[in-house]
Amino acid sequence: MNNMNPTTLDLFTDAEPEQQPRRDRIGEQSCVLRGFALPWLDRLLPALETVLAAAPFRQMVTPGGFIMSVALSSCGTWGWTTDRSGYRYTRDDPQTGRPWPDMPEVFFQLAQAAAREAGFTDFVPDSCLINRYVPGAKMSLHQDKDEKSYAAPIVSVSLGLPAMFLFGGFTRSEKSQRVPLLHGDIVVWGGVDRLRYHGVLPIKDGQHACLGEQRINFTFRRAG
Ligand code: MD3
Ligand code: FE
Repeated sequence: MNNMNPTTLDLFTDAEPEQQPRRDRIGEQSCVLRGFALPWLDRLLPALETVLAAAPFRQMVTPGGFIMSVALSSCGTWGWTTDRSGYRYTRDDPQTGRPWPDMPEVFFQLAQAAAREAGFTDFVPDSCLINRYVPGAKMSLHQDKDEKSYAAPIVSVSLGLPAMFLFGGFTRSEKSQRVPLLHGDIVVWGGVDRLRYHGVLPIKDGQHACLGEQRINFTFRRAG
């Protein structure tokens, strides 16, 4: 350090706050893997197009009769749907009457690699829910309780426009932690954090260089 001139020192001190830590812990068994999906994008995006050609995004109606602002699709053995009669996982896409598209190998590999990086070995997702947010779209606080078991983690991949994620407690009224999620970030939730309330604030206007005016989120689950 002694023979560093002031310019070199300034470079180091100034650079430090810019540096995103590779892994942010947000809960006892939850973390954000910053930029983890970026090296996979070249293979991920064409696979996403293939899935969407077979099961296009659609807006669904909640049991309460509200149209969700987020448009959904799914791939894998199980896909998540909602309508006036309730929420559930199904083997067939109700819109086409055909099984949900297969989960592309690259989706599966990425989800498993991220789970492993977060300390969950042998994650075998059988469902990938794909959410599409346009500016203004949001997801209200909720728990994910439709899966048969809560033993497996959930792996979430964020692409496109940034989002402010709400990471809450175990009751709706508990104060939420705000976590910014950027293009390429992956969040892994499991264990004691699996049933936390969570949601997404309305997406702000913007254009993403790679995906345009939208945010796409994959959630990998063990549903069946
Ligand atoms: C936190 N999706 O699809 S990431 C959902 O960004 C959903 O599209 C949001 O909530 C999104 O259900 C948030 C996924 C997520 C999933 C499960 C969780 C976050 C979680 C379970 C516990 C805590
Ligand atoms: Fe959720």
